[in-house]
Amino acid sequence: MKNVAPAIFPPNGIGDAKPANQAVLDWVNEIAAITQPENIFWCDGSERENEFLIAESLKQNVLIELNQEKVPHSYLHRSNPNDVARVEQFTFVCTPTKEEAGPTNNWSEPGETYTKLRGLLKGAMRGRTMFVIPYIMGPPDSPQAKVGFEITDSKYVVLNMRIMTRMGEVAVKRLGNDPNAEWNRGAHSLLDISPERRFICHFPQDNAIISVGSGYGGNVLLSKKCLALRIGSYLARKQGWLAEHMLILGAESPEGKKHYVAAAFPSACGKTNFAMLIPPEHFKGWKITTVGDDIAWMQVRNGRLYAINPENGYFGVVPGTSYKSNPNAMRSIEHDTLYTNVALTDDGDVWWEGKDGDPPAHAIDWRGNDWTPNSKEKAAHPNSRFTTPMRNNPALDPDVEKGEGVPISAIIFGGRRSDTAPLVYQAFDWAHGVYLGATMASETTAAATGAVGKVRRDPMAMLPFCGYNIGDYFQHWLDIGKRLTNPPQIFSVNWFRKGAGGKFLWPGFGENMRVLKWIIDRCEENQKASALESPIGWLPSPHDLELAGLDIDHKSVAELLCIDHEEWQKEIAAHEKFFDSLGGVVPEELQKQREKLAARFKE
Ligand code: GTP
Ligand code: SPV
Ligand code: MN
Repeated sequence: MKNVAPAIFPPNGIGDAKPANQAVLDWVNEIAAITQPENIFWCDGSERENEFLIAESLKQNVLIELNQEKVPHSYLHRSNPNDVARVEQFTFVCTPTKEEAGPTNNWSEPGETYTKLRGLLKGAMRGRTMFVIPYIMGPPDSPQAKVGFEITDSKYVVLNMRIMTRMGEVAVKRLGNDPNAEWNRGAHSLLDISPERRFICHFPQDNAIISVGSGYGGNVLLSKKCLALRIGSYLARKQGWLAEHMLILGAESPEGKKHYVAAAFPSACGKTNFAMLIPPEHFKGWKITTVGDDIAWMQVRNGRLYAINPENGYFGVVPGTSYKSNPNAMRSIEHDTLYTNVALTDDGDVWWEGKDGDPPAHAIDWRGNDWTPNSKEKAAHPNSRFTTPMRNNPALDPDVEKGEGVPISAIIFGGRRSDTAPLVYQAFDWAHGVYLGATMASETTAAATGAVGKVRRDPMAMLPFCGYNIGDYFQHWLDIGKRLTNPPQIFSVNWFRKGAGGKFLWPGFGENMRVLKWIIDRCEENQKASALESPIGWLPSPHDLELAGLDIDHKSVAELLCIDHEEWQKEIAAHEKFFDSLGGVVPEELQKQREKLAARFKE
């Protein structure tokens, strides 16, 4: 059985960081009584503990050693081939009523679901070690930070959580000894890694998560999609803030003026790349810095929106990453990185499709089979990932640890659309911006199992991550807007529009700076960039974008910015169909936005 390893017995001083909070101890005892592990390993996140767990993982083939000269302190993990992506069909929101979970979530009744999962967990850790991971999401001094504990029987999970979160003592301290303090209970077991026994279940009313049957990233690093987004969004609505699938970046002009921007793109649609953007030559003196690459927690303060990145590392898409497309990511993953499902070269290096240089003449592919450039199969899985500490990022924003967060000037919604959606446009106001987010669509990617390339509505890039009724979520966004006296401007972007030949019209990556610059200028008080009023929003004309030094023809630019009325008639009909499919939960205000959009096309 792959990845399901026997118990480990660490030397004294490792695995005994038992916290004092009685609520945590009771919960750990309760899970241990069900799963019956051989022993309990209390994690503290220390260097010594990490080294011990890496050594054990290498012994048990959970990790494969890489060439430590080429990629120091880095290791390869191969997940079970049946377990390589998020599983939306097996993901459940278990609110007391189905209505609370809403039309976009799988729902199951909490009582029955607990019973079913406890049944699956019964004796699941016999002969194995149960790890208890304390972690904190957000800068430790942030009033917005949240504490979680994850129980797992996977060393891979422990090693990843140490990179992705602030783990150990810092969380135990923040929680304190109050048994009534707010903290998230996350229980994970690999079981036998079978899709038939794979369930990712959320109990928002209990601030609890149970995940079984998977060993892959988003299904098992419970801090990330499960706590920071699904449970997070549920808590955010109750507590009056926003938990979003957004990157956060800083953009500083040569004059030293800085704006922060948050952007929601669906999975594998460019967040990490945008957050690490390096501006082209034409924008000399501009500096882009990363606050976060996947998740933003935002709150209203003094009429403005402030964002923190709850995470401590990046779990990023590997294929397509190169020194050409994303040099900051490449530098980040040169060392101290866990690789999942990439190819292994004969000299112990990692390789993937889209990496710089020629493909190796021979490699071992992500399944562990021989691979050559003539092989039909891909060497790296399309959803292969790196896990790397954010500290590795040369462009890390200096304010990433700022507890109060960074002020957001612009919010961007973006999808992967071959047609219809222009390169960029700006909403007329907050409510219109919420409508842009609510009606977003994108082609599906390898980040979740199922068909790839199918256009689907993915509101605010949160379709798989909103932990409650999507209609209430839309209303929550509208309500937040009413509390903002200085709201971010809202934009829509699409890096993925294709021309007649099926090729991307826009070069993307670093060149996205040209779009970002227009966006920032639109946010300046004196609106430094101009735009045309179109039926869908404020649209730049070709000369409103700074395109100097870019090798692109006029025709492509015109195509990128074109609003095809026929396509938009279909698009508006698709919006209506989507809203109808939600069964009456969509706020009246958004229905009105659609009517206004349709009316503007008739003017
Ligand atoms: P998750 O981690 O799944 O949430 O994904 P993400 O939104 O962070 O996506 P990421 O930046 O990792 O990009 C996913 C894929 O899109 C990679 O293969 C990139 O090479 C590709 N990509 C990113 N930005 C661009 C762009 O501007 N243009 C084009 N054509 N492709 C891009
Ligand atoms: C995503 O799918 O949006 C990710 C990767 O960021 S995972 O953590 O696996 O969900
Ligand atoms: Mn993501």
